[in-house]
Amino acid sequence: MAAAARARRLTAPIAPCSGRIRLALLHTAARREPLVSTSVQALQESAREPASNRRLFARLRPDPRTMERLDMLGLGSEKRGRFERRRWFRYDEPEVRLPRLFFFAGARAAASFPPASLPEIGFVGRSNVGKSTLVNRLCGSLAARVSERPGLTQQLNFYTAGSDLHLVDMPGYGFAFAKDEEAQGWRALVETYVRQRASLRRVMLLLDARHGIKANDREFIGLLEAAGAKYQLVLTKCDLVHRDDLARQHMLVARQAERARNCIPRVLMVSAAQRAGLNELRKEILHTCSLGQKYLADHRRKEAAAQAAYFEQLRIFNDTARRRPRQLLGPARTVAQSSPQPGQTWEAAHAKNPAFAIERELPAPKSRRREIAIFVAVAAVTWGVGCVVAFNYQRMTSTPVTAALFTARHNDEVCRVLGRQLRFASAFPWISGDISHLKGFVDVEFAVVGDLGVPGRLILKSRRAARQNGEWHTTEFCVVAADGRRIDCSTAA
Ligand SMILES: Nc1nc2c(ncn2[C@@H]2O[C@H](COP(=O)(O)OP(=O)(O)OP(=O)(O)O)[C@@H](O)[C@H]2O)c(=O)[nH]1
Ligand SMILES: [Mg+2]
Repeated sequence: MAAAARARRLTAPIAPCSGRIRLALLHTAARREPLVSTSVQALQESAREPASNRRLFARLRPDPRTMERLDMLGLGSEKRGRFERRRWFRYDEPEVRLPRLFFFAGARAAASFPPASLPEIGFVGRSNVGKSTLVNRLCGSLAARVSERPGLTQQLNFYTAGSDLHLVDMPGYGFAFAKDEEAQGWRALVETYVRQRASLRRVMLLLDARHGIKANDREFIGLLEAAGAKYQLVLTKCDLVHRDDLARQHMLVARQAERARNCIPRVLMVSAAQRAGLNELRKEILHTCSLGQKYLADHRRKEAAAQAAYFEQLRIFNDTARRRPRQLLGPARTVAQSSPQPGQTWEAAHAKNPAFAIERELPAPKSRRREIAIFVAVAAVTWGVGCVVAFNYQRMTSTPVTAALFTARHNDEVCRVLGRQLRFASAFPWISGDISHLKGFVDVEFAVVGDLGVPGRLILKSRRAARQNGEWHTTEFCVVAADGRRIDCSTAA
């Protein structure tokens, strides 16, 4: 009974539209003063005016600590003003590596579930929320099929990550390109799995960060609560939401998570596209499956070092911002005031020194003129060399050059002095001079060599006489041997 009552409470809407409930939401927000940007009086005044859900949402003040966390992990999109610039440093997060993923079983009915041999983590959520993509990204594999069309995954897909862990990609609920009966069948299958599976350690309930908790998510949360399954909420596609909105959405979803009995209060945020936030989820999975010792042995040390380096940079950044008040670039932003001491976690540092808002000020942007000049120079040289090589190749393979070489090869005198099998002196010889069929002249010279290994140069000069029916007249066609002897090839020897 208690579970059912709790499930009913959970299905209550978060941001309802009726005026009375809207007022209630604002007053709740006013009681939690730090969550709202305006004063209580201003809130009460604004509460008298009708406001849309979007406005109410925009009035929530993002939690500075969440904002700082998002900045650190690079989650959420960032709209920058004309003069506002990105920080010049980023958090170099050490990666938690999970083993590669292999598909080992698919189940369309409860009877075909594989034996419950290893701890399992299930991924569930509305169709197209990004379950399969996330399963792939977590283990750096392409085992799960992904599509833009909702309803691609139509069965429970079991993947094994090494010999320690199973990940289960489930079909989504909500709209799908499939028949209604089929979608009902998937839902029943997921429900059976969640209720009966003994090895299921946790269900990751994925929510689209753009929409938060929708009606069918609430329905599914009710089901999980009634089934007594442990679950955790994960906001996906965080790259598609502005950072401030993401922090607000996180706040609302976290409030919902706190109210639920079986829900883990910590709400995670990921972006498979930006590959951000994945480490948090990996760590959560490993701890849930008691695999922390095996996979995270030296990770904590690396993480502490990376965090210390990040907060040192952040401290320098904030100092710069405070010291140069004349270069105010951009609107007021929330930045953390202090960095943690070595060995101290960021949560501990912020608990002592709460973040505060200052005007963002940044040094002048770095000039990129030098890099651009180098790039243009390298591009110009590459283009020039490419053209020269292409034109030479064109001359080398032209009819006058190949015909001249062929004719000289069959000249007896040339065979005697240079040897038989006259050929180009190298694989890619330089053909000096020009060939112009339009202007009517051929004037080329290139190095040749025969069987005897004696080098020589072949010279061909020919002109088209415009007045005599366009006939070509060869003025010089000879091979010059190394000792300076000229062997005329224009007549048969
Ligand atoms: N921008 C962005 N797109 C994402 C992200 N995660 C998934 N997608 C896209 O969302 C679409 C759906 O992804 P899927 O992984 O197939 O979604 P699903 O939840 O498995 O969908 P069903 O199997 O139909 O239930 C794909 O086009 C993905 O490229 C993300 O973090 N950011
Ligand atoms: Mg899928």
